[in-house]
Amino acid sequence: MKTLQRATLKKFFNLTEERGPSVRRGISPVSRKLAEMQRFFGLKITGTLDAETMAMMKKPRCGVPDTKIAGFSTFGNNLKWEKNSLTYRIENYTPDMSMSEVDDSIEKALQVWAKVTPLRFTRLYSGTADIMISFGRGSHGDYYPFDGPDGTLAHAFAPSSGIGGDAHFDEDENFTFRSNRGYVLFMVAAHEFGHSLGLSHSDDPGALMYPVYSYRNPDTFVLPQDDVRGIQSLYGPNLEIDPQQPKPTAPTTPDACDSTMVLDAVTTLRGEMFFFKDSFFWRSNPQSSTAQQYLITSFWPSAPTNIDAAYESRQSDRVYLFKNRKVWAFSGYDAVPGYPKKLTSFGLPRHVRKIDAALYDVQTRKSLFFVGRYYFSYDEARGAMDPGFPKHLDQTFSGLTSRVTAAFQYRGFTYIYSGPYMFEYDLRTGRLYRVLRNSYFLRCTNF
Ligand SMILES: [Ca+2]
Ligand SMILES: [Ca+2]
Ligand SMILES: [Ca+2]
Ligand SMILES: [Zn+2]
Ligand SMILES: [Zn+2]
Repeated sequence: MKTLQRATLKKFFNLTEERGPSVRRGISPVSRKLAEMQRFFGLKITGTLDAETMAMMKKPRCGVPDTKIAGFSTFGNNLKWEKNSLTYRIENYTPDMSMSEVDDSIEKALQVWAKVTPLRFTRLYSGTADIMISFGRGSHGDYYPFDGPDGTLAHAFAPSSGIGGDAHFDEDENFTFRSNRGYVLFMVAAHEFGHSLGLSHSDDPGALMYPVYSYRNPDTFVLPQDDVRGIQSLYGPNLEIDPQQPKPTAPTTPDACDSTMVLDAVTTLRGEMFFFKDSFFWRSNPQSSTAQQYLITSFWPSAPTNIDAAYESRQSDRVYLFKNRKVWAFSGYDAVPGYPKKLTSFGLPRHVRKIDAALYDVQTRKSLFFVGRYYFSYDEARGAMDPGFPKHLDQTFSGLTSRVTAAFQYRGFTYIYSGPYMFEYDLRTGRLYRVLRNSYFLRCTNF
């Protein structure tokens, strides 16, 4: 195993260089730690360093170790502040942003937690605060040196006196105010302050306390439900909420086992299946027995959320994401320049405000767009809509009684989703084979 990966395991999963007991049992500590990490991130548990695990290890993340958990977790032993009034001090600044942007990011990041708890924060400009905030690179005065650009972005210490509660940010990163190029300081700080207040990592990919960084728009960020439950388990709810002020609802992470769930869109991507819902997608490859869940922005920071439709063009090796009148294009992880474009760039008539679903027919190399009770056939090679379209759905897809919500092709079959149901067709003959629940491919693992 390469030093980097070994160091990652050691750092984040408390891998100690054990010799003896575990070796005698025949399972190497490394493969046990790999299995633990794979379980935490919902990867296939192999205990070996496969490609999926390697990719997860390379993601930018927080430097605090992960523990084995479901949903939020705390540091245990009721490790929390015994007072609700806390102080913070910004000891130094990063040159990446203006001072007022740093002040604003830090203040807003603390307010994320104050909004849902009785905790209140007061800024100090000198002396020792409970939460001392600083930027540093490499060795920076504790026993946890930073690692240069990417990798670890920051770390923070659990509540206690002295270094307890303090948050350190790796100056070798490029921090930003709200851009998706670089790391949004507000997002990184809000996560670290979760540790400063007593939360450990969560394995919910939608949680702020998930250890891996993903871009989120700081202007619209609302603390997810998992984190709200976590912090309130320590400090209780905010009792000063103004009933006049409607509070935004904390987002929850979609559940693959929810049989009533209606997917936003489904597509293949380089041999895998992608299932979109809200800000998330599940990714499932044919070899794996589970589907892994991600924030859309952790793959494509510039992508929209709550999309209408998606499809993969084999012709251009791109995946297209549709939302309202716009379409985004990605080639692997990269945004294709020149996008988002208008729906009309696919030959769709101007009056189409949004599409319900899209799929790519591998055999004919046509893109099908579903709009209401009709569907269109677009020829990417010619850059034009095929004559004779739109056609009524009934002409091709028998048995569909309500609107199409998502569609894709997989192993020669065409799957048309309508709400929580999925209709399996042979597109050539129009024959309907089976009506399945959307859990058929989603692989619900709660049993
Ligand atoms: Ca402190
Ligand atoms: Ca770093
Ligand atoms: Ca849809
Ligand atoms: Zn963390
Ligand atoms: Zn530090």
